[in-house]
Amino acid sequence: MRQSLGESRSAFHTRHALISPDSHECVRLPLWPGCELVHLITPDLGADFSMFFAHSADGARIGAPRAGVERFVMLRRGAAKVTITDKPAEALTDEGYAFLPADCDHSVEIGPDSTLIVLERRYREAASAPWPKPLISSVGAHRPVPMKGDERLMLQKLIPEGAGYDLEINVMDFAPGASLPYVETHFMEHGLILLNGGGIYRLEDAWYPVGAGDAIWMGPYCPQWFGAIGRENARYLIYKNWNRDPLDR
Ligand code: UGY
Ligand code: MN
Repeated sequence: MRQSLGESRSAFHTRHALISPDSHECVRLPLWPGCELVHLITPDLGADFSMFFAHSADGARIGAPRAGVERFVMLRRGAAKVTITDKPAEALTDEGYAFLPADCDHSVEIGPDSTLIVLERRYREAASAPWPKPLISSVGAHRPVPMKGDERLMLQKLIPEGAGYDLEINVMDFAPGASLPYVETHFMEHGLILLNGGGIYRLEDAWYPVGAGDAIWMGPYCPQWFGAIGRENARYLIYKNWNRDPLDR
């Protein structure tokens, strides 16, 4: 690796942050025994969620988060299994994931030399809506659909719809040269991890070259736009708080 001269592509601003692998910091925490965690996005930034990589060198078994916290885990590398209540453990296959609603009794077994992408946030219950159900699936199980009619920008929705669900987690897949159709501005925030490829991300009034492994926080009302550049598709995993009235905090 080139000797650092104090440079990083990471950038932190009022309504957005870019977290590049060159500035990753590992921590160990009591709730994640046997894991090295790289926190990309946390409430310290202004976000209402945490998004991090959990890496285990020798294998680890993790229990459910604290009461009221919902969790999404996706296999990035290696192997993992998820056990929900007293059901048999289910292996996460390639880009396999689990959505574990708040207060769902579960455990996650992380294999040796394996990495998970994890997102956790406090669940926002909606009056009279049914509690969300746990789900174990994989990205490949969801049929990609064009976003706003653009066949070069495909979308896979990983979380079911319904009044009980308060978040969206999607995979967006841009053919080279494809882009978001306009500069979005919305009250919802995003946590994003680039899975493959790269391009240019506009965040507020800055344009960043981004590539696989980069993470982005887009706060409420962060003007945002992406264009894919290169010979391979650019794919990203993107979280959005969703389905809740902005007055309803
Ligand atoms: O759903 C979204 O808001 C998504 N299109 N935003 C984004 O990709 N930055
Ligand atoms: Mn958006």
